[in-house]
Amino acid sequence: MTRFIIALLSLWALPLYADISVDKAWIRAAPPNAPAMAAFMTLQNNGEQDVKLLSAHVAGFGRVELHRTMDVDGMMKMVKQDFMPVPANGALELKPGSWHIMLIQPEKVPQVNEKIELTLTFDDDSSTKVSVTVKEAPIPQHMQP
Ligand SMILES: [Cu+2]
Repeated sequence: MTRFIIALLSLWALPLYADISVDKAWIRAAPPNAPAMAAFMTLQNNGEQDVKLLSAHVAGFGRVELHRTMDVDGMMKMVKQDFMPVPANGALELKPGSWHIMLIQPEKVPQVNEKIELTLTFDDDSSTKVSVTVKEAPIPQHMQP
């Protein structure tokens, strides 16, 4: 009986959910009539298993998509992605010109220093809330690679 209980306890000790932490999150400030805004952050996977970010949700926007800016036949284009891969014991960096979360159809474009709460949902059914602040981009968008 004791052995059975110990076995159960050790099962509980297994990590049930991904160990994801979010760092350096920001949303690029946009003009009041902007149709969309981009959110950037570093997704750090402290676990032993690869994890996929499947979706992001936020109040005040029509919809949210996972995007990656890629070279498509010599043109840099944003391509919608089904998921974002976060490698075990590694990180995925969302940054201008690369992976980003696209916040589309704002009811009202949030201004610099406003905070927006994003909920990120991963493929192990775990989700995490991130508070993201609107900031001026360090480099103007048209000068980005
Ligand atoms: Cu985009």
